Amino acid sequence: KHKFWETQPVGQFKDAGDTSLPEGPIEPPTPLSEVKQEPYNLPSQYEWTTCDMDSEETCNEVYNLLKNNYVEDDENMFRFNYSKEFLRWALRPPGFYHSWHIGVRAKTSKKLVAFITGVPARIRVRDEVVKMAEINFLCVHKKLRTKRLAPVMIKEVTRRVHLENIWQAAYTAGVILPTPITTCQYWHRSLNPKKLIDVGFSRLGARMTMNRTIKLFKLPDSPATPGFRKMELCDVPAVTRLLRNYLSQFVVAPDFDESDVEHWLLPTEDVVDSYLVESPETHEITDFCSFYTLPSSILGNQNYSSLKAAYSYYNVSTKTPLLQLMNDTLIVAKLKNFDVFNALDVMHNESVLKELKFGPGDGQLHYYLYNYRMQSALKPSELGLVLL
Ligand code: YNC
Ligand code: MG
Repeated sequence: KHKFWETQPVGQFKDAGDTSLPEGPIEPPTPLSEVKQEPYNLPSQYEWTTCDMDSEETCNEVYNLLKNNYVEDDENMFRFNYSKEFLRWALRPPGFYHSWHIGVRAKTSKKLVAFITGVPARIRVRDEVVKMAEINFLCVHKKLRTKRLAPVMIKEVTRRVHLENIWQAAYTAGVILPTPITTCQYWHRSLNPKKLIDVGFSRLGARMTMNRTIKLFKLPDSPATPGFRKMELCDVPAVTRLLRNYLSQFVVAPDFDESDVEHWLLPTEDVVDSYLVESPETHEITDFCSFYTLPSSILGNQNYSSLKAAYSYYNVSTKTPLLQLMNDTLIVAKLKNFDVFNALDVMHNESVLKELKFGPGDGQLHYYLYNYRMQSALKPSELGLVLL
């Protein structure tokens, strides 16, 4: 059934529930001299290219490929529209490799027709910190689908990850592949209900009018928590300590150091927003929340072309209850003119989503590890990892 995935070192469906198989790497690393030195073969009309995201021109080509061909919802009403600034941020974390930003071009026209990326990360699984690649932005032009290009792209990124002596990877997908370590649900909190209903993102509830709906989702004009403020560069050490301590309770979570926190969490306009609570008395940093900006194109609507969505990223509550912290996050997202705030049921999110008027979405997000077997699936609440 999965002609490609059955050949790969991933948990296989036939092995589900086999408790004799140990948790951990499926295949051992091979000597680097045994890693294939040449790229995999593409169909003869195509060639590999490394995409330099520093180049305005290349970044534009990647942006346009994804804008027109990347992930859509099940009803093909919306398509992710990652901004150029977002792509640069997502693809250039500390220690990133240019060689993991992989494109495919048509040989004659030089048009970019496919893309896949990896970035390095340290991911802790139980008490083991594993060097991994986070694989993302796999995209094949709509006109080249179902020609088995995706397996070649996956094998090529795997080869280039191996060349850096890294043997594991983490990735998410909306489709079921062998074998998810957990399956999460997206939840959506309306900030601009009228627009969401007008574009078909949400529907008017039973026995609800537009005015009642607008009132239901109304939020206060400013955050309620004393000491709630935007994160700054000088907060990196304290936020790193807070986050490391918080993430240590989850089965799978990133092992962030200060340089990771500076990159992934220091606010970058229209890319990532982070806030924290600094105690007015002790000046201690006790709580943290963050979200990233990922608009979607609205396909075929007369009145609107873009949906402005915020996605919950990492949150830590030690003193301010998570409910209040997330409510303050919703308030700042509303002030920044987002239409909707999305969150997965990972970490402790599930416990506050309903009360904050999030509703469950229809899409699921499956999390995967490559060349690392998990004895059994995790609950979403055991997962401390958010991929972009
Ligand atoms: C997917 N999303 O099952 P089998 S998520 C992985 N992730 O293989 P073809 C996928 N595999 O089942 P198409 C996949 N979607 O026969 C499909 N597949 O074994 C598998 N969509 O290939 C599929 N982006 O080329 C099948 O299919 C085989 O032309 C079929 O291309 C697929 O970024 C795709 O959703 C997704 O652009 C490129 O549909 C195309 O349909 C497309 O005939 C819209 O492929 C955009 C979209 C996916 C977003 C993402 C994470 C990707 C993870 C890839 C796996 C990484 C493994 C780890 C590597 C490093 C290892 C180390 C160390
Ligand atoms: Mg294909």
